[in-house]
Amino acid sequence: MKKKLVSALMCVAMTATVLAGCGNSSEPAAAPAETTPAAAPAETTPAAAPAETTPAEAPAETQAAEPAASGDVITVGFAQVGHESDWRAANTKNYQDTFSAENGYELSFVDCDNDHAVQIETVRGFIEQELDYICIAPIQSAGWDTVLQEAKDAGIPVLIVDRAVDADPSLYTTALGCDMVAEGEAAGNWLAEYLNGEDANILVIEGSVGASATLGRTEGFNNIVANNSNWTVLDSQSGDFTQAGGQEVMESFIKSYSDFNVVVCQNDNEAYGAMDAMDAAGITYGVDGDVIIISFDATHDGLQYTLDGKITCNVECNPLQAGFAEGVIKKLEAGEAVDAWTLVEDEAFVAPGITSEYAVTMSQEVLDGRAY
Ligand code: GZL
Ligand code: ZN
Repeated sequence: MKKKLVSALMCVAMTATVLAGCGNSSEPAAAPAETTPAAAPAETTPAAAPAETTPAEAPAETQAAEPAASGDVITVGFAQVGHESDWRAANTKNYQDTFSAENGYELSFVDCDNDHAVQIETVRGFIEQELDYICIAPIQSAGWDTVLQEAKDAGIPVLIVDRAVDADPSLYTTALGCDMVAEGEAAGNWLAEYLNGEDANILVIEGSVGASATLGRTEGFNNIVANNSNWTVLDSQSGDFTQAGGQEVMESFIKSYSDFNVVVCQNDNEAYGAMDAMDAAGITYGVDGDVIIISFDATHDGLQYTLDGKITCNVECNPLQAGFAEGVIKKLEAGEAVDAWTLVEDEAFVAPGITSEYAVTMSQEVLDGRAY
């Protein structure tokens, strides 16, 4: 196991400015224009690592890792959220395919089964094994400062991937993922365009409690709710990003509310569960139904439902992010500075027959062109 002779590989000075400025949002502020990496390739191709991102200027004291002697296996630990959704399965496969033995890596992959305590101990285990790099997809945003300090003291670069942490940005090397607040706002902006002034009585099936995906999408959507005085969010409960959770919450909503016309599901698996519950209750949904379903993730099945007009709007969250993580690791191996934050671009999709300023209209061609 190669132990990297590295000084603390910490975020460049600009990170503190950029990320500290994002207030208490769990979402890292979008990087300033000059460091925003090249936009991800066209929306239907997997997110390859941006060809070249302008590395932020690293202060003199930030020493990059000793370039690995050629042929050295690079050991990478990945503390993954769990296996709660189709999105997560695609994200996991992408990391396993990218950090493969034939690509020169030894991946220590741990599915932390949506348990924050397990995830913290998993990272401690990676530190004890003196891995070269640690990737963390944080189950929840809170509770990371202590173990991130331990990784920093051990001189192991940490990549915060997919979701964000509420921790001092100097405690990790870089963060990458989608802008969940922007995703929530995209959903809200589309809904306002689609409703065109009509009232909305909205039910929200949130993702896992404390996850930045949940916090960000809720924050973003509510930013748009605030601009529409004739919209009411009747209720908002966690379905834990699972189909069973989505069905359970929708069943309870149906018992309590009869006048809703919009259901926001913070991922596709929750939407499948919500559709099952509405089917059982004889409630119609989709472009020809009484209820508008908005979903997130735009996985293959989620976009099939959108193409079929069952889900009216689906906001993408691209799970193919391992290429960005590998791009950061290759830069560090080459002793180059890395961006504090890499935005994984995504977009929204709407059912056929709908044109929108905020979303791509689904077609079989769009679906066939998707990479996941
Ligand atoms: C979003 C990701 C979320 C997905 C869910 O980047 O963290 O977690 O939206 C997954 O499907 O469970
Ligand atoms: Zn996203």
